[in-house]
Amino acid sequence: MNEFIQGLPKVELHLHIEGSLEPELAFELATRNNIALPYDSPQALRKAYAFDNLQAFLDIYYQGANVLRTEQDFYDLTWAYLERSKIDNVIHTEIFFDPQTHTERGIEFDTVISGIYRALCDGQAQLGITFQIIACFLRHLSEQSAMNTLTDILKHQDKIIGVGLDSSENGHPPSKFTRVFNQAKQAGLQTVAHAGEEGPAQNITDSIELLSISRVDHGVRCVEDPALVEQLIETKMALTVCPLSNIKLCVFDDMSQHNVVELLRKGVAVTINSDDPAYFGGYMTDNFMAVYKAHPMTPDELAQLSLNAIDASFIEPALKLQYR
Ligand code: ES4
Ligand code: ZN
Repeated sequence: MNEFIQGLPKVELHLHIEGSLEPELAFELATRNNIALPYDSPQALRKAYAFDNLQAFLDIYYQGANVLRTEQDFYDLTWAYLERSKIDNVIHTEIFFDPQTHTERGIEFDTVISGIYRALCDGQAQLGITFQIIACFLRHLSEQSAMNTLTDILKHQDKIIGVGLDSSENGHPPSKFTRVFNQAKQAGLQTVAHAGEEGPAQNITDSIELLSISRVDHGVRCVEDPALVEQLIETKMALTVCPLSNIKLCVFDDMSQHNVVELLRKGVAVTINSDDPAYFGGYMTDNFMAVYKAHPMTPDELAQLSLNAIDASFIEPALKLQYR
């Protein structure tokens, strides 16, 4: 079954490109850009990757992004992710980036999107991995900051399919971004949002109602509201679940407690994703394997996870058949 999982064609729908920065590349970029890191070696940095909750992770993750300065840095980051994903037979990926993580420290939006986009185009040509790009608003920052970021996003709408919402869920509910998401939707962008990761099921309901999202990022706390679970099934609303992330950030105590397979068997359109693979201990195949080990599945069930991801993707409807 190891070989089956490794070879299974995969579609990734929940990947923060900044979260794919491996410690070795972080050191390389720090040297290249003359930046001092508060660690002696990549190994020492990797040892710091232990978190009790989402905020503890985010603090380290934003610090790590500081080594990303030039267009080439963003290219190298994205290219490394694509080469790694090829090994896992990822055939299509929809990646998040956090514009404000970079613009807030003086890096131009253009620099960031240009490097990411150029690598993704090369990846499509050389590795055969198709892609979409989603720009996420940091929910701990203000509505005004998100509005300013939306202005930048709209200048690059030829490269960006939609907007998302990430960072600290607690204290920053979906309602804070109703106006921003309405404007994004009006402009023709797709919308997604992190909800029901650390926050309550109500955030999932509110993200669906107020932000008109096409899929829920994480969403695992939906089980606290049985009527919501029924609604997710009936409306075929997909969840982009990130199993290793959930364990690392203590959303579940261990994989045996994880509910993704239970949700799959109930008929919820769940998918499996890597979130921040450099920080959470694994890429796509590692996430599939970790779930499989704790919750054995049939080949059809494993394949269903990929079919769900194709259905929930922003691949052009007429082209979706070619992926199945
Ligand atoms: C994130 Cl796991 C997670 N949750 C919320 N925001 C994020 N940004 C990067 N990873
Ligand atoms: Zn995420």
